[in-house]
Amino acid sequence: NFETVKYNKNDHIATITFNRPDKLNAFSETMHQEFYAVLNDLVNDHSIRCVLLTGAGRGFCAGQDLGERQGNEKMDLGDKLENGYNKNLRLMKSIQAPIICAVNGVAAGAGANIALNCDIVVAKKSAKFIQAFSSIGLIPDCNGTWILPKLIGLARAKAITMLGTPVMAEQAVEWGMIYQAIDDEVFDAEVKTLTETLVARPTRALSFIKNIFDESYNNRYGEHLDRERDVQRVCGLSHDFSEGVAAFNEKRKPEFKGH
Ligand code: T3D
Repeated sequence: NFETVKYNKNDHIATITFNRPDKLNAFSETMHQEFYAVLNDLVNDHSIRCVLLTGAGRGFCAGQDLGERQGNEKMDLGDKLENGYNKNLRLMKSIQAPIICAVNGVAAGAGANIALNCDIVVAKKSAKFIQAFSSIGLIPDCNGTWILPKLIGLARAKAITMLGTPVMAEQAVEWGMIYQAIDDEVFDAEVKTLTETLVARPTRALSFIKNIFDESYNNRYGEHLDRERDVQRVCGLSHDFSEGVAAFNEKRKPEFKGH
């Protein structure tokens, strides 16, 4: 195992836990590297049918470890982003399995936007999301400026990032930023049920779903119809499609294999 990230694989579920609880799981240099190693392993492991990302302790992730940035120093953050967050976010998109983010506490800065880049985001009701960037003179990164306006609209996206306003989990659901806000007491149990549900579903189709919504933002209407046609062609040739239809007609539960 690693120093800053806990990683285990069990029953086709991979669990990644950011593990610097004393610093609310802020991203140190080591954590960037260890997260990369974990994601890289997952890109190549097609036995995994659900990835769960969460944090140890009372926070999910407080973004960049500011203790590793010297005050009174200007620096090329472009390089830092490219070799850290961006590399990791690209890998997250390349992993076949859906990624559930279980936001167990505060998610700030890059921590908030890493969560929002996951496929399904649930949060404890006590958790909050903070676009903390402008409070230290930055803009949102980790594709925050891409994803936030799509999720919650430009007016809210601009206001919460300019003001650094914390958004509580239930508000985040109401705005469409995340999928569910869950009572703290039953959070772990509900997250477990979600992961088990996803593992039993047709992973290959979920893998296509993971990316085709994003693609839609770049495609023209007709182009996107072509794209759906091509992807559906592949799905139609899969085991899971024939099994899904057979199970429906035979009035039984399907046994998907993920391919
Ligand atoms: O530099 C680059 O690579 C560019 C990329 C930037 C991406 C970014 O993420 S920029 C945004 C960085 N993050 C922040 O600005 C958030 C800073 N943290 C906070 O504002 C607050 O800690 C929270 C609102 C997240 C939580 O507040 P609270 O009151 O619940 O906890 P706390 O007491 O502030 O924090 C608890 C401990 O975690 C504390 O340590 P201590 O004093 O007990 O030893 C605190 O210093 C530490 N901590 C929290 N966030 C960070 C951190 N340490 C280092 N870096 C952090 N980001």
